[in-house]
Amino acid sequence: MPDNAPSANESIKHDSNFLRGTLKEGLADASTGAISADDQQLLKFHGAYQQDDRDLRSERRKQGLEKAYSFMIRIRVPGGVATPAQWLEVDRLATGLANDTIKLTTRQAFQFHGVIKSNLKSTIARINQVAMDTIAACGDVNRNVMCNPNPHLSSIHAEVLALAQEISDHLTPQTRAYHEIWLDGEKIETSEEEVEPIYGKTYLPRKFKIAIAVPPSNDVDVFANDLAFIAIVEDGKLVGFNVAVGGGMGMSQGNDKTYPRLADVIGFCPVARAVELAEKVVLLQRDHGDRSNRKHARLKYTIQDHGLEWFKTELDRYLGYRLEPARTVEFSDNGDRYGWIEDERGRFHLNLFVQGGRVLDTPAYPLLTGLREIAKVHDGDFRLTANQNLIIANVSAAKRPEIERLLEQYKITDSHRQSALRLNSLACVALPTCGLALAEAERHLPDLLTELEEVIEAHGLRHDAITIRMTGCPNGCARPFLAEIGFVGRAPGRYNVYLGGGFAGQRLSKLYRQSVRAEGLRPLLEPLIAQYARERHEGERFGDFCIRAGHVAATVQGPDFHLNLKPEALAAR
Ligand code: SRM
Ligand code: SF4
Repeated sequence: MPDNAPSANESIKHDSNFLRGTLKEGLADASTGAISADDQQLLKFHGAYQQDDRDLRSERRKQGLEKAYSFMIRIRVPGGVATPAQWLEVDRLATGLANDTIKLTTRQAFQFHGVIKSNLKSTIARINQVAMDTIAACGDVNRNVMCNPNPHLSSIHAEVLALAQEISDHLTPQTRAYHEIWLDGEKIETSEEEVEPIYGKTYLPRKFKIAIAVPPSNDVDVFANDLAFIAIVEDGKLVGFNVAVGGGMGMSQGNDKTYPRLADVIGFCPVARAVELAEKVVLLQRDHGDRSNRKHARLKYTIQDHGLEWFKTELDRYLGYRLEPARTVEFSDNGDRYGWIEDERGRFHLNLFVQGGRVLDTPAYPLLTGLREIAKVHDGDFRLTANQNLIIANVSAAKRPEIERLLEQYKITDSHRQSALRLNSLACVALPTCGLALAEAERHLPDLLTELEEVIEAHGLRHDAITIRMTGCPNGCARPFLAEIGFVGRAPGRYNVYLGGGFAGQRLSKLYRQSVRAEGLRPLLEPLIAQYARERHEGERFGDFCIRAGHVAATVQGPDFHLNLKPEALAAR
């Protein structure tokens, strides 16, 4: 096959009749819990993935049984805001049709795991009945648009949330397939050919991600996105956005042509032009992205291959005007702000810590039930954060005592009174549902944190925030390359360790050690943490310290992620 021949996914999309494929027929086939390989690719655009329980694989193989197939469903929640009624339906679906857990993702979305094929359609239909949907939550399209959930500046937040929703609506695929397949929508017989005005028949070369940050908080990790908007607030008013392009985390093990990359700031655009700008960046990537190699098909590679100057000139051409120069702005951190806060309108917001974003009941910590009871009386909304946490938001002064009583009753009060290390941790799903996981993440990080808490306590660092993230493979779903300490699964029980990410998500980390056994992680980090406690400068962050102390080199952009450049070498470039 010539190098530039379109990948198999391109013909699947092209021949799918706007994402219909044979999904209807596949869902109706009761002889298997699975659907065909091509339909699995199309199903992603509808917001679901076929998976199997990897804990059960070998046992079922021995018994000659089909894999334990089920589906993961992702609900798109632009800006992460859900009403109490929506929360209650998500809870009912999780407990009735999924695996009794709600997963809050690193992109402010809900996920269900373990939905069997015969329940897939009714689950998606019920999600739609409460005014949420799953279309474009996955697939080669624009995904859930994130925005800063922090209600400190409530009027600015309301504006950026509205924009996140507007961009999301504008870039939602127009195909009627979603309604026909999941919502029993009428099949419209017409002689007019169906069109996808923005995407066309083959949609995008790959997934596309957009986020909006409101400085000084970078809690959406804006630089990990294909397109990033950074709010510029002057005299208390939102005037526009710095625009950054070409961010992404994913890389493939052993393939140095793939790498994480930070988005580059390319200019400023006024609020009124943001939706149009989002569309033009999508179109540019649609027209120029690599459609032959899916490992090289994100916008970051388009920019890296053609150069940033080429991209800016092309974008000006698509826009018909030139972006203004970027404004000066600084981020302080990429974490959440826990506990109760009161906003400028006298509404209250409680940011809870949710370990691994997994809302479930244990005897000691009945979080799922507690949140259900809160949703029944709550007069505000819920906000999902990009750090897999939850804000019980917009609580009125009159309601707050009742919510506090329920938090007490269900033992949720102390959720955010953990070590600062744990409060700044993230772990991707990984095993047993993720088909790409090479090692544990969500199921291992809590125990590793307990071990590391002994170390940080011993060195007086319990209240010092250090960002720490674990993923089961280098795809980077919990953005480990933007953490001060990142563990990236390499094989069962083994991790690559990355250090030196910026505390505000503004700098990539570097590889420190390869293939460390899980039990070797604490002994590896202990001396570094001790040295940090002894030698850090006033206010110095752990990631910055790791570079100053020479443990890892500072990073530069793109492909250089894989070079271990020392600071002197960097300065000389
Ligand atoms: Fe992800 C694939 C889970 C955020 C980069 N991601 C997957 C799949 C669907 C595995 C698969 O393709 O079969 C995982 C499903 C696991 C499961 O059982 O649920 C999965 N990704 C997740 C979530 C649930 C992690 C979490 O624990 O919260 C996040 C869902 C976000 C959402 O609501 O949409 C999630 N994934 C991310 C992020 C973070 C972000 O967007 O800020 C990234 C890095 C940013 C980026 O896109 O570069 C990310 N996921 C990937 C990649 C690598 C993409 C690449 O360009 O190389 C893959 C693999 C792929 O697409 O081939 C992937
Ligand atoms: Fe799965 Fe890898 Fe993403 Fe973790 S980082 S959820 S293991 S694809």
